[in-house]
Amino acid sequence: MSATASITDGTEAFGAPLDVACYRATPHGMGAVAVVELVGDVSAALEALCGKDVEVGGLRMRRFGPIDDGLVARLAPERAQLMPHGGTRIVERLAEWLSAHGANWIDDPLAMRAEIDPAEMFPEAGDRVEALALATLARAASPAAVRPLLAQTDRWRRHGDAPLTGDDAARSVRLMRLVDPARVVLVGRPNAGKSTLSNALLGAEASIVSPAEGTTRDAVGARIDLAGLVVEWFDLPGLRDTSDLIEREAIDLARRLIRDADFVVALAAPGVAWPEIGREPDLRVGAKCDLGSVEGADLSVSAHTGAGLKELRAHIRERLVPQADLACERPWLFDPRLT
Ligand SMILES: Nc1nc2c(ncn2[C@@H]2O[C@H](COP(=O)(O)OP(=O)(O)OP(=O)(O)O)[C@@H](O)[C@H]2O)c(=O)[nH]1
Ligand SMILES: [Mg+2]
Repeated sequence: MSATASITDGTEAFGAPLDVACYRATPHGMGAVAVVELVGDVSAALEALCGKDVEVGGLRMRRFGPIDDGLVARLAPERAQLMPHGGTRIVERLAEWLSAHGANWIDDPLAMRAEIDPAEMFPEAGDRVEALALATLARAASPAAVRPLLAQTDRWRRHGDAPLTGDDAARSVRLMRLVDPARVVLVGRPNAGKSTLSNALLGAEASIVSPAEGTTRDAVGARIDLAGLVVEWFDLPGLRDTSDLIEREAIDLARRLIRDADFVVALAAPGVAWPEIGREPDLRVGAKCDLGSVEGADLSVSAHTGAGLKELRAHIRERLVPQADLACERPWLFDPRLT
């Protein structure tokens, strides 16, 4: 072998192209271990990369070509997981190696995962309901999703083949907010205290706060955990008539967000009236209660002292996903494939 041929990074292709699709199953960034999933003619891919196949059900230590050592889990005839060290560069090099050998490296793991049958993705699941529940759990946004999803196998088993009712369907839609976060918008006139309240709920300074009216120009969105329920929270610009073109566009966008929201919170404060939003809000909150009360408020809060914040979180959570839904013993239609 010539000197140049021996100094290689091993990414040159040889032999028949690999007939596998692969993707990174763990998030980008550093971690102790990364998981790269292979789907397709896995035996050929493992022989090419590691020099040896792994039997179905096996978990083996292998060398990944010139790149790294790690574990290989053979989950099914057509599915395996490579677990190298979690450095970003190691996964990039594996992706380069696999691509150079004809594998189809997929950058969007969610699209890829949707293609895989949940029963194959979660071979440890006892039945189809549990496999679907585990697949849903893997993408659920809220910590509060865990218990009800894990309870579904029992609930569906006890329910048997009996038909689902309209109430079951309505409850299922509400429970889906544990998986796909509801969109909650906070609406008020300029200076009502929207950004201060949003930051207090988020526990971080996502929006600029100032006594100047019209401080928030663009809707600021963030995921906020409301006592176990994660929502997509939008701090909107203050609604008012304005000749400022940019502010007007931002207010138009805010009105569209209000129209599409799952839950609208209107905010007023001492000296700042309720906004006109073209629909009845789901909740009226009086802000800056350390300065005084607001007529017509369902709840009062002060972002400065923290008064009422716990009640506000609990109230929105209960309205979006009531405790009674969580406690209900009837099945939750959390995946359309259950019918
Ligand atoms: N005393 C008191 N002042 C508050 C409270 N919340 C906000 N403020 C003050 O009210 C002013 C406006 O607050 P912002 O949060 O910027 O109000 P906003 O509704 O986001 O305003 P725009 O973005 O301009 O629409 C700031 O000076 C805040 O410090 C509160 O709970 N108590
Ligand atoms: Mg603001």
